[in-house]
Amino acid sequence: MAMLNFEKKYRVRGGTLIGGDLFDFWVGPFFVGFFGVTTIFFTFLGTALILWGAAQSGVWNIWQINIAPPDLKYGLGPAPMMEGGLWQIITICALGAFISWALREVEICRKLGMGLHVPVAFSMAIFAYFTLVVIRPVLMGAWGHGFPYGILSHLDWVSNTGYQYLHFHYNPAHMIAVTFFFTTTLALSLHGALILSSTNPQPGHNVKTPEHEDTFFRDIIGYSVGTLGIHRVGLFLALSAGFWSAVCIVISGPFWTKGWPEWWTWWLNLPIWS
Ligand code: UQ2
Repeated sequence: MAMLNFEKKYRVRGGTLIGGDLFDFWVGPFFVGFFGVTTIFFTFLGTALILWGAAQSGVWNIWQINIAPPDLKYGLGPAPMMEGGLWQIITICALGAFISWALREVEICRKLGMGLHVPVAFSMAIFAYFTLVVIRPVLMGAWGHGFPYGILSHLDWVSNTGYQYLHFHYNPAHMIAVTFFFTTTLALSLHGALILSSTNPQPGHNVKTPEHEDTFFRDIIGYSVGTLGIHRVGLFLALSAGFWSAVCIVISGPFWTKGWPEWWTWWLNLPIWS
């Protein structure tokens, strides 16, 4: 908390999107703002509804709590509370909380005169969730295509949905997404290791500069992407992983209903083989 004295200098007025000065204050270390209030509102309501749903179903084993989406017969209409209506309201609360959080990030960026990279990055995660519980269910005509809210139940949903397309690893967008996830871990491990190695020199030596970091990679692979560059690469890789995850699930059902292995027959059917 010692940083708080120093932070006071950066606790500037303004930059709010809504509410002007009304919510432009801090509670302890936290900026509030209009979207801080809406974040708290949606988070508490959504969490309370999950607990209420758990109480109604009599399940208190944390792993087995499950708030299921409506049956497919309710289509895109509202469902009775205990038959998926709860899931529908909790979904609204979740999106309300996530979007409020992103907009609170935007307000803080504007206060500080920073770029909007952090809220833009978080928006990719929101977009992936929105794709799962809104875009794909709407394209398929029923909220019942959303995933259930529960630790084990959502794993079962992922497994069942995958097997519905026989072998999800043959989904080309899934292949791209997985590749981006792995490349993200490669880039972050390279970067994390490089930074820690140059800031933890041999005993008796000085902390090294970016010159050393560049030189390490020039010596070993003939190229350094640079200290700013690695963060651009990292952001691109991480956002791409989220983006292609959303693509790989939204094309499964709305645009391809057969098994994914079969999709590759386009290759076998190329005229060059005959
Ligand atoms: C780098 C550099 C950093 C880094 C890293 C590299 C000084 C501190 C990790 C090396 C990264 C390269 C060559 C690109 C990797 C690309 C992919 C797709 C994994 O050069 O500059 O700054 O942290």
